[in-house]
Amino acid sequence: MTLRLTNDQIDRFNTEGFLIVEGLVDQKTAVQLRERFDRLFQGDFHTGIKPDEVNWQEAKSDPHLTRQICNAWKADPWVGATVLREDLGRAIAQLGSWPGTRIAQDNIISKPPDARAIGYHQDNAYLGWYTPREMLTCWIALDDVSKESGTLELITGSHRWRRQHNPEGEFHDPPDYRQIMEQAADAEKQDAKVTYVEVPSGGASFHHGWTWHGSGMNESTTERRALVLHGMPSNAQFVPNHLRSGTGPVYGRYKHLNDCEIDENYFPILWQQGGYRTPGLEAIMSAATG
Ligand SMILES: O=C(O)CCC(=O)C(=O)O
Repeated sequence: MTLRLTNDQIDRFNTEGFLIVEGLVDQKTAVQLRERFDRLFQGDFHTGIKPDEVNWQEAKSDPHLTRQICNAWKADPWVGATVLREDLGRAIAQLGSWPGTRIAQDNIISKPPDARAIGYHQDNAYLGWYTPREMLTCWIALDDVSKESGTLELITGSHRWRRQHNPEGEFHDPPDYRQIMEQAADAEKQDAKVTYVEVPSGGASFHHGWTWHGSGMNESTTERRALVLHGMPSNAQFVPNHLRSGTGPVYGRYKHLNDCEIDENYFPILWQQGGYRTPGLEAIMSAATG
């Protein structure tokens, strides 16, 4: 499916801070991606390149934690074939009112039965190392997901709440996964309205970089996997004196010595007004589709 957003969907995103869609990924792709997730969590990096953040590996990591790897597209063209899609780049740019979209990072996330929560956060809180400090995320369910299986939770209208400039609390398995968000709601004198992203496999949600979100423990008997594309504006630049904040220590390694340009080889442009797209992406995508 090629995604084309309607004006009504864009208006809803601007009001609520998120948008839920169905059928973004077909079932053949979802099945293939679930298999690639297994391999990546076993340390099978097809291209020979290690992803930027490997937070969980089979037989080495805590089985009760939600599994996560960031920038799996660099290791696995099947992941790349989805997260490098031009239509997703265009949709993110439209929702963010950006001139274009680069991939900032992907996340492969797997939460088996009984695996623990992800703490509520605002994505932009991690991003002091580039400007404009904006991220917009497409979260794609690879299983039928529900409140019980610990699906993504989004707080309506919270993209207009105060901005956290440094992330607080634990990301993986905090003692109370909603606590930091509830404190933020109190500061706004608002009741947090939680929306659970309950979609069949292949369905997705888009959320704004300041929208509060997190997810609970998987209390079902089935796995809950998601492939996440975090987009950044195509005109983003490094901020050298903030490379130590948030995810800067990981992604700051890609900064040029002599300038603040964000290099397309590591943060490719998926779509830009005028039709530009980083050369070389089609080769990655066709490596997966054959
Ligand atoms: O899948 C989850 O539980 C968390 C995902 C997330 O934090 C994100 O997509 O920004």
